[in-house]
Amino acid sequence: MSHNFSLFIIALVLLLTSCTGKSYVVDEVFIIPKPNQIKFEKGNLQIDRSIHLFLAPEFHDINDFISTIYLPYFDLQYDASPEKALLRIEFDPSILKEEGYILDITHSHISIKASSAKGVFYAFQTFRQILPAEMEHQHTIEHTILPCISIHDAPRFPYRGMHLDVSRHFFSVDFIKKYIDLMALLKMNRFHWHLTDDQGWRIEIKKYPKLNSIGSYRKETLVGHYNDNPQLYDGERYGGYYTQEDVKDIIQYATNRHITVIPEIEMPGHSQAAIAAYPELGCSGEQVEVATKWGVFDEVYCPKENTFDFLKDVLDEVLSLFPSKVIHIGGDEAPKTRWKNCKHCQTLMKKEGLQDEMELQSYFIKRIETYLNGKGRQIIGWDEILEGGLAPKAKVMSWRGVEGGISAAEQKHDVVMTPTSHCYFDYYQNEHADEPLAIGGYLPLKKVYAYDPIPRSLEPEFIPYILGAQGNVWTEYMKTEDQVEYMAIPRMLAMSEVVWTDKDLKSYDDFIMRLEHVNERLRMLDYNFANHLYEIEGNVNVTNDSMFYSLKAESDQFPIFYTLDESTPSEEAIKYDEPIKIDESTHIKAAVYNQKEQLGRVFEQDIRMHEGVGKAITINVDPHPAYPGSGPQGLLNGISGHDKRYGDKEWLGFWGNDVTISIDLNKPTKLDNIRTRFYNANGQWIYSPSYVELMVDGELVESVETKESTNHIIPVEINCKGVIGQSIQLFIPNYGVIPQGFQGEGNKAWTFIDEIMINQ
Ligand code: TNX
Repeated sequence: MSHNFSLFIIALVLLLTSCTGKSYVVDEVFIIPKPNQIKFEKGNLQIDRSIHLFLAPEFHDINDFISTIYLPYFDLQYDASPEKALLRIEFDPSILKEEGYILDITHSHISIKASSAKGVFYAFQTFRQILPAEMEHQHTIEHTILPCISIHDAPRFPYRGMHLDVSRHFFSVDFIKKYIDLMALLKMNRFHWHLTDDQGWRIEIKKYPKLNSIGSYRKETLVGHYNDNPQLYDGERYGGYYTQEDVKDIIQYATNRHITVIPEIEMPGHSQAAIAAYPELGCSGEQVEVATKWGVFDEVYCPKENTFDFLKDVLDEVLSLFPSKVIHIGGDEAPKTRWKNCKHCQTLMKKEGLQDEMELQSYFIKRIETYLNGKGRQIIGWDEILEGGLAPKAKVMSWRGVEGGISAAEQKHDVVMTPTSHCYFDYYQNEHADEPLAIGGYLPLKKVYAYDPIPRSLEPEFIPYILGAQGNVWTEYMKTEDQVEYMAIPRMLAMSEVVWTDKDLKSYDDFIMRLEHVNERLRMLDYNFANHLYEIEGNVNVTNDSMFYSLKAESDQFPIFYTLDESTPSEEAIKYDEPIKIDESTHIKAAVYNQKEQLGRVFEQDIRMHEGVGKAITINVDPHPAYPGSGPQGLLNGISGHDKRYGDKEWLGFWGNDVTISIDLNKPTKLDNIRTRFYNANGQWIYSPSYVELMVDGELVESVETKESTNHIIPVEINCKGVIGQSIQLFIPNYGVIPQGFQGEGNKAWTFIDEIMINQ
């Protein structure tokens, strides 16, 4: 059929159907995660609400789900043979990957081939994304013309996870289902349900009712940010829990969508809510309250026999509800303060020949592992379970970077990658000052998208131990379900592509283009997604004698207009088409416009010229790969870091190192003062150095102590009035190992350094 002729037919069909109702023509498809092979064929296929379906006998057990879950938009009539059916679901054992599928839309029919129900399910999620977005809202399909297309698809990783913390804030059963729905649309298959923590126990345990009557409620909650000084509270009792009926309902809901729910029951740390309910589970036996603020608490389970009995009872009830082979036992952030001062713990350590409290933690986890293995289950835990020796069969979730994951894989243990650097959706996703309060950090969509769960340094023989990756949604700063959606979407979509699509097929620009369309579907499904596609990002480019500033929006569909005179931009302002030359201190304002309508927010950037801008800089150590800012030169680019986002392009983060920064000003220069800023966010283990030393041309000029401050920013000014010099050296000592009683105790402290302003 010629192209013109088919257009004629389409026009005719549209004309005919226009009398009866709406009709749609689909001529492009936008699917997330991107299928691995997608081929457009000539021609098209018309479909209507009423469809004849053939379902291969091998799939008869999913019969009931086809019309309710897999394909709720159609009126289905079953045919006994494939020939006459419009929609043919066929069993194809040659599709080797269990979750793989083939979807063919030809001019006469739609064919889905898979070797398992999972494959069929994912084929439908793809098919669904081909159908017009409107049907998500209407819950039914209208007359639609589809393009002929052939899709061959299978996932890159077997573990494609999303996590949700329901302890810090509690969310309804309906919301959990909505979250699961989105996971299903994105072909994700593991829901990691973080059910217990210091701030609330959220699963009904019948044998221990106080876990719920006491442990599920806190007397009040911190308002504002943890790092605020003073910390303020709302004075309102808060809490809730899922009954076992709720839990069963959610598991069934997820199972029907081929999602395994992995419960997390935290131990030995993050268990203050349980200890508040049953103080005898702690070392001192003293009454504590369910935590009302965030962070890490000293109250941990005491490794006594009655604690193990309690945990076994709790796990028994958990196992009776959750069919998952894998059970998450936490294992993270367990301070050893109580154990160090506990007679029972010290005696137990001697008796078991344990060298230190790390080994006692390992002993704790191993006992739980043995118990769960005996019940046919396996444990997974945060990477702290590596410390003091990994339990024999444990799987590891690598969160404090990828090193834990690498080490576990090298010991031939399964690993799920979820490093803070790429997988923490509680971090800020955009640099704009209007972003809602978040825990800190900075994880833009692009960075999530760029993630590769296989660490580069991992030897090929260990690659199979990397099961996949997971996005984590910790909810300290997410009070509402809307807020959870805002933080999770679209980063969750990027993660779905990280874990599904072949690495070589990924392209961020292409993803953004698809996202623009998929957003329409999300809108129809009533998700409160963040949309930063039309927000501008600026980048500075300094060469020896000139400096340019470039502007870019995630989506380049529409033009950017800007001003340099502090006036509000509009479509009458300067149209951006090449990097802006910067010769003096400048304030840039810019926004994206479509036909006079401003699409994103107004972007603003202050550029402050000083003697150091563009000069040569070296640092004795590289910044940590998770917080490289824009490299050493970023400290001399005229731009200061954000006051609330230490993870942006301007802050450089160092983990545990003393830092020496050397700057060459090119010629002897008369100085007045040098200023910089440090970040201080102890909840995130970021501690400002206690002093800074300035050397000019090899001579010590001044050593300045930093001052305490009530906000996150510690400014320092080093006076060097009258000094003439060319070579500037700053020595910035690390805070050291974080002492007991402080957030992050026992870990190395982070140092975050901002622009170094050299003033004449
Ligand atoms: C660290 S990730 C935690 C959580 C916090 C999270 C906030 C992990 C194993 N522990 O308890 O909610 O940081 O980003």
